[in-house]
Amino acid sequence: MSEQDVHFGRPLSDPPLSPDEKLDVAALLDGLEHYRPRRRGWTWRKRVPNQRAYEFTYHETAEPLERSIPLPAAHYFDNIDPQPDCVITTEIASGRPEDDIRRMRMAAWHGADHLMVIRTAGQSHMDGLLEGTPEGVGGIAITRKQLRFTRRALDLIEEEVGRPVNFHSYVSGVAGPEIAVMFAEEGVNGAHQDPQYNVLYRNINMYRSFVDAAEAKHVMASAGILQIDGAHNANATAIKAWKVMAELLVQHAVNCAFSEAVGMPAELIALSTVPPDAAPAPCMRMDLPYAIALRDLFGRYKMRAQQNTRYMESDGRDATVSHVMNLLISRLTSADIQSTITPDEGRNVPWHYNNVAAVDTAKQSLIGMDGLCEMVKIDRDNPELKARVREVKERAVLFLEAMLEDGGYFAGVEKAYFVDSGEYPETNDDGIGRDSQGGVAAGSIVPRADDYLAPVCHHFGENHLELLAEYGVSPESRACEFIGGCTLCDDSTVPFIDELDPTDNAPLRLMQTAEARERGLITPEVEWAGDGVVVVTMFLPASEQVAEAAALELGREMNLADCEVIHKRVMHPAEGALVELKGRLDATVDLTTLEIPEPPEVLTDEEVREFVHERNVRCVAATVGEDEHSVGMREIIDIKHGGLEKWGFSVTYLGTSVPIEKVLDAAIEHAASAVLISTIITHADVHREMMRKLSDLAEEKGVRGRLLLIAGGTQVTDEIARDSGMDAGFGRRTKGIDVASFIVKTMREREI
Ligand code: Z98
Repeated sequence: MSEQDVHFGRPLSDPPLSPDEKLDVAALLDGLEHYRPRRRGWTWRKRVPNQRAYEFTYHETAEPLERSIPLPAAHYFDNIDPQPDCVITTEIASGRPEDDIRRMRMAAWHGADHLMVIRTAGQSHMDGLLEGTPEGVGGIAITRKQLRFTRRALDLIEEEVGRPVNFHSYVSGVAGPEIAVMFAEEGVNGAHQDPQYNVLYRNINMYRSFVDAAEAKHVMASAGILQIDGAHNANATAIKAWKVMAELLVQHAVNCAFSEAVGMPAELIALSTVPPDAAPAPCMRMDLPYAIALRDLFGRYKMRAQQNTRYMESDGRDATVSHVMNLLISRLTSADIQSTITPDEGRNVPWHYNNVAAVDTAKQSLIGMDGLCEMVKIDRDNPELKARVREVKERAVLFLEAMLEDGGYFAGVEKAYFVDSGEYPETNDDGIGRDSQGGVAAGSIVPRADDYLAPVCHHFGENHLELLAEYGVSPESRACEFIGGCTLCDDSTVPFIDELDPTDNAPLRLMQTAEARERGLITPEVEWAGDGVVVVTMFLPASEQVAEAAALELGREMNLADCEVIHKRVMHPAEGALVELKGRLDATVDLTTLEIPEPPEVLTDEEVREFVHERNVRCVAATVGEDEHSVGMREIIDIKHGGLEKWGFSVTYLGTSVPIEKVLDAAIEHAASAVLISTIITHADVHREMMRKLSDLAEEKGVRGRLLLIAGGTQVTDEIARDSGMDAGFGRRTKGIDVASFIVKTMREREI
């Protein structure tokens, strides 16, 4: 096997991705019955202390990616893309596996290495496994085919970016153990597992939930699957999130203790911790002491820092600021995994580019705060902080003690201890209460028989292996030896069922967009291939309600179908409101009809600066003829606007309506290498005359050979300018760097 065939120590099966080509979704769906995961278990980033990149040393970064998309400002810093030391999560919820994988690829290029797929509504209540690739509602139907397909795509994506990607979903619900086994078989790397989630939020019977959890956790541990708990859900559900901090600690404690008791090692246990509050609450004063108390108590486990969702609205800016404050808490305390939620969770439209935006927010903030804790120390002696940290812990201990006295966890849930809007020990009697004999799957626990025997190698609890002695199997050997190996240790025994639903599956959905792909037609999309959805942002000078109605009407005018206002924000009650409107554009673009201009070749800042400095390049500039417009010219020459002065050109600006003779005399006097004239286009062709005159006069005076003549103006084109004796013409949208690059390149070519 050649070196190229192996990546992260595992053999490759599919050809590697080319960054210039789209994922071949159909090929990845093909032959899944033979696909097997190449590795199991969770992977952390590899930290690199004091890592150098460009002119900087980083203190909290991990190994760089081989391919990535850096932050927007990276081009000022040699395009570096330093990666924070913690794993970064993005939650993917397109509901279609064939679209999930494309979004995952984009997110991985921006720095996500924990891809969490949200599950379709209702799957927690199904008491068995689903098959095929049906479309989910609010998330994906978790099935074996969907897992294999996604993991297979992730194998390629992780090779492409050069870092392992963790694939994650949920082991909750009535079929928890079955799902855990399937995750172990299919190489899923992380999962939420917390029986309290079943009980409180899905009303699944409490005893059944804990019995299932024991089995599920045991199996997850056997496959090295990192477990994330569900405490953040109490925060997201609470009426007043700042009141449930003590309970969050209790929920973490219940799940951690139970997990370890059933065989899960501490290093596979991650707490799903979330800063509970958001501004306008003074959230730092509330959330930081909580984060400290949590880490004091649970320091031996991993911290998965979740982004606050409780107070997230439809405003992307607002969600981003809350997220950044959450990230500050992560940096001031710790985070092994930094989660991100698409900033539009508040509008229930999790779209490709919002996943990427959230990942970029995490990367940008964590890198920007690199080494913060070396300079800024939390003042643990501050009396208010000290008292608050202690108080949160004390309230949690009181909660636990009272629950024990009241009969334990199950009795506590019956008495609605959890998600009460009072800050414990205060209660408002509005917590979530569950009947221990009720809920989904109540009464379904069957005691194990005296001769219970499960012939599988990872199994929780009583298993009468001694009964196998008469078949020559010793109690020390694996239970599945009796049947020649089980699915957890022998991959070849894992059964695969393809699509079950002939009308709802990925291959069928792909057929609907096949023609567009084959003919090279493209449509805008936000979530699914070919969904046609666009978002229009508009400010309307009217009250909020009027603006909303007007936006919908304007959407129809724009020929958008299914218009919906997804966000609005009052700027002033009477002056106006900002509206974001979503609609479907039933139009396509045929790529073969597009004329795509070659991107202008520009030099780097350093290259231009070096040349200009060495040669002391001088220019003269003026608007000529009867032209009084100087704004465009100033943009090209002034340092303030990123013009030629920025790279050290010395520019003499002569003013407006300058006669051509004067321009040329000044060029000679200043020993300029370039003359820049700006002119408007007139019907009388004055612009051509001006250019021609400049060129002729330069010839006459014998300086044409050592002068670059450049014309600009909103309607000037390179063609018009060259036809009129200039060396180049620059029109609308020209930037200083375009002109600077032209001057440097041409002076080099002509050896001026
Ligand atoms: C997150 N934003 O964790 P259903 N189990 C646990 C959960 O937290 C969740 C589920 C199961 C959150 C995502 N969490 C929401 C502990 C959901 C989901 O019943 O299939 O929806 O289970 O990042």
